[in-house]
Amino acid sequence: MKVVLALGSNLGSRFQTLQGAVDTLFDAPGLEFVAVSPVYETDPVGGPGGQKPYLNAVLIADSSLDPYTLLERAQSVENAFGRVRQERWGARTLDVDLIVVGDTVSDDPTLTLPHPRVHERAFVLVPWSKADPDGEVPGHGPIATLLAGLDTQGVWLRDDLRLQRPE
Ligand code: A4P
Ligand code: MG
Repeated sequence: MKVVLALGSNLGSRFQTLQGAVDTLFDAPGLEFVAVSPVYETDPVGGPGGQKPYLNAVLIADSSLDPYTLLERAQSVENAFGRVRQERWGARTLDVDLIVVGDTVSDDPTLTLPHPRVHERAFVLVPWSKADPDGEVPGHGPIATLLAGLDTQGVWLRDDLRLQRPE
């Protein structure tokens, strides 16, 4: 099953946090690395004013794990990188969202699939399209079509930052 994961960080050592997330997500069996997107600097969307810009990237993986097991894995990686900063800054350094898990469609609030806002988020669709140009959002269509209708201002390629495949 194809799995698409979105990584975001807007606090602390953003790039190191993203690379740490890439390494840690694939530490345990059941999730196989396929590709990682370039890194993008993005204007914050929503949330309280005065937020700092994010670094965002998208991972493509292959997995036979249950979607809820994948959510637990994503949340434990968030905790591993977020906890210290949470105490110090009162905010998270790392967001790991499940965007797509195969063709699973679910409106469970604990795990909504595809991610309920992905079709309108350039900060996910732009990196995703670089890692996986033929990607599709179940129920919403090809990412290339979705992107054509979106404003991608506020999403800048950081060519100086390259995530490495997991160790
Ligand atoms: N949850 C439900 N579906 C999913 C899913 N597909 N993937 C539940 C992950 N989690 C999912 O998430 C809250 C709850 O959502 C979880 O307990 C899980 O059971 P959270 O990560 O604790 O909180 P959050 O991410 O702050 O909330 P939310 O509403 O998911 O926020 P978003 O939509 O993820 O937005 N701007 C830029 N430029 N870049 C960003 O990365 N990210 C956000 C967060 C806002 N603005 C941004 C960015
Ligand atoms: Mg989230």
